[in-house]
Formats: sequence, C-alpha cells, structure tokens
Amino acid sequence: MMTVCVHGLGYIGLPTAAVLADAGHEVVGYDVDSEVREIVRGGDSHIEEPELADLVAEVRERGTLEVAAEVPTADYHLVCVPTPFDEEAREADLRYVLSAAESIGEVVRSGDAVILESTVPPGTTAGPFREEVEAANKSELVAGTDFELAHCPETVLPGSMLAELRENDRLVGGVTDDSARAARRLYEPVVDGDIVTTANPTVAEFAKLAQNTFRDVNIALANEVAKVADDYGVSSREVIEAANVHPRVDILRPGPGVGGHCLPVDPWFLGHDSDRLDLVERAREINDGMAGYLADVLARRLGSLDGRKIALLGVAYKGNVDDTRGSPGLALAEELRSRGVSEVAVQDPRVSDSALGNDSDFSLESLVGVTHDADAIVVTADHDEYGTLSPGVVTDRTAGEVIVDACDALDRERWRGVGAEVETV
Ligand code: SAJ
Repeated sequence: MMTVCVHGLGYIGLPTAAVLADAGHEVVGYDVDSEVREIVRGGDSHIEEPELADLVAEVRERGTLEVAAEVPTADYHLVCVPTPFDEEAREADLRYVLSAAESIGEVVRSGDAVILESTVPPGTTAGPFREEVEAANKSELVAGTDFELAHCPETVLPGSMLAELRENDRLVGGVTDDSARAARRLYEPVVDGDIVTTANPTVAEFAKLAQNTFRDVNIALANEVAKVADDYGVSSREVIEAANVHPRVDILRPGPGVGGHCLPVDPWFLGHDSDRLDLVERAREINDGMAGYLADVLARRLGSLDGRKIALLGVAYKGNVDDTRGSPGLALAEELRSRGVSEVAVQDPRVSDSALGNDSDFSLESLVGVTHDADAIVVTADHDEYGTLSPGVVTDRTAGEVIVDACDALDRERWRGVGAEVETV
C-alpha cells in the first residue's frame, strides 16, 4: 500500500480519500479551507452523500485517513480540486488546478506519481498542469522521466458516489506507459470495474468531456421530443418509452433543464482550443431554454402570468440530492419572476436553507405554505417524496388546478383519482 495525498476534500476528493483509505492506502487529505479540514479531522463529512460521513469516521478512527494543513510528501498526489466555469468567457477556470500543481511541484520527489482527476479541457495534464509542476520543482524533475504523470477522470454520480467509486470502469491516460501503470496501481485495490488505459492524458480528458456531452445532447433531444410531442397531442414519455424498445435507441428523459456542475459546463470545455462546437452549443441552448418553455406552458394554461402565485416543488438540481448548483428549479423561479409572477414560492424536502445560499433571491417554505392559494404547481426535481405525495395535501389548498410535472415525478393516476389533471413535460 502507498502513501497518497489527496488535494481538495470536496465533492470528489473527500469520497475518493475515504475509499482509498478504506482500501488500506495511507491517505492524507489536504484542503485550503480550514473549516473543511476541521470537519474531516473530526471524522465527519461536510458533503451530504449517503454513507460518506460513516466511512470518514471509520477511516479516521482506523488512522488511514489523516488531514494536513500543508502539502506533505507522498508516493501519490491525487488532484481533486474544482474547475469552476467562467460564465462570461465560457471557459474553464484552471486557477485551483494550477495552484495544486505548483504546491505539488514544491514537494514531488523522484519516483512519485501525480494524477489529475479534476475535469479539465483536453491538453491540460500534459500542458499547463505539467509545466506548473515542473516549474515549481527546485530539483528540475521532469514528468514522465523522474516522476509519473497521468490523468484519471472522476465519473461518479452524486447520490451513489461510494458505490460508483468502487464499481465504475476508470480511464487512465499517462504521459508515458510507466505513468499509466503507476496510476493503475493506485486504483487497482479500490476499483472493481475495468481500468482502461488511453493513449495519453488528452484522450482521457476528452473522453470524460465527451461522456457528459453525450448525455447533455441526448437530454436536449428528449426535451425537443417533449416540445414536439405537445404539438401532436401525445405524451413525450410514452413516445420515448416506445422508441427505446429498439435495442439501439436510448433517449433520456425530458425535464425542466439540465443542472448540476457537470453537464451544463463540461461541453463548453471542449471549446477551449476548438471553434467547431455546433450541435453541442445548440444542445446547451435547448436545455437552458427549458425554463422559458415551461414559463410559456404556464402562461398558456393560466391565461397570464401577471400577479400569479406559482409554487415550485424541487430546487435541487436533480432528484434525491440536496445540491442546488445549476438548479433548473431556481432558473425557472427567476424566469417566472422576470415575467411578472408576483409570488414564486419554492419548496424542497432535501434542500436546507444553507444549501440554497444566503444570497439567494428565494427562501424555502413548507409544502403547505407554497401551495396555499397557488395558481399553479410545478414539479422541478424528481425526489422520491413527490412520487408518494398525497394529492389531498396540495389540491385542497390551491386556488387553481394547473399542475405541471416537469420531471414525471408525481403519481399521475393517484392525482387523477381526486380529479386533478397533471400535465407532464
Ligand atoms: N437529467 C435530465 N434527464 C435525464 C437525466 C438527467 O433532464 O434523463 C438532468 C438532471 O435532472 C440534472 C442533469 O440532467 O439536472 C444532470 O444530471 P445527471 O444525473 O445526468 O448527471 P450529474 O451531473 O449528476 O453527473 C454526471 C454523470 N455523468 C454521466 O452520467 C455521463 C456522472 O457520472 C459524472 O461523474 C458527473 O456528471 C461528473 O462529475 O462529471
């Protein structure tokens, strides 16, 4: 087993550090945020993720996960820092990745391995990341000669991270074959899936972006099918279910838009050194346009949006998570407010006020509060709680009967049973 320094104890770094420590590696977690370090040092998690807090407590107790305020020397440096999206420039902001590279350069020794897991534009590992590590190294060590360097993109789905860290196939791209082999050795004790070696780090970086882009484009198709199906008076869900009967067709589900911090962002990273994005840009526009489309649907059903109260159920970016980054529900809330809706009331059983953020324009209310005298109800996250929601709780209190389920989360038959017609996107 090896010593591993995990740089960044966030959404990816903390679960990764915990799983590596659980497999027996001697792991040290490093994070620039002292609050995060204290929480993890205390054996807890600052991220809501099933079973993560228990695992962190266990590996802290066992002594296989330590927390450091300075970057230590280690056999492996694993970089899991965020790559924020610069909305204006539509580009990846590499400042955290490059700052991690610099601090690794200061401590990296001959024979160590450096692995970048953060999602980055193609060419980053072998280009600016490598240059930064080498430039910061006083002994002038060279990647691929003196120390190993590889990219291994993370691919875990929030909500099932621990299982996916262990079960998913992984891509590994090294600057040399030895670098790829070194990366494989780190993951082998942890990963039950296949570890696939790509020709170089750039292929691994590109492949990760292509995976999320594939999903985004597929959802854009589903959203377009939903709009067209409405013109034909048929259910998009029934159309897609029927189309997917074909063994080579797998259209995803339409919804209120695409949220989170991966699908709405990663496709743009492909444009870092290329001007050829076309379908990819269109897909982004279609998915971002779903808030406008839903507002149109509501305006049509209500006659006018002016002075209305609309209840939004679900501001997490998707079902069964508490994360509101890139929330389609909140995007719709903004859209409705800008179109004259007097009260946009939001509710979410999974999201806490603190997750919504202090500077949010909206505050969370109870189900009873948001639906009271609402002219319309819109479901914008498919939480399990909405599937079992009793229509009586909601319909007795609403002024109108417009219920738009953008996620197909409600049990439509149950609602029909009490005379409430649910319109699904
Ligand atoms: N969505 C739809 N329709 C669907 C599926 C999803 O509208 O049929 C929406 C969701 O509601 C959500 C958004 O898309 O708003 C993104 O959700 P997601 O579940 O597709 O993906 P993420 O962002 O939670 O995680 C993705 C995953 N990538 C792939 O499945 C290819 C995950 O494996 C990656 O690790 C993660 O991005 C990442 O970190 O890149």
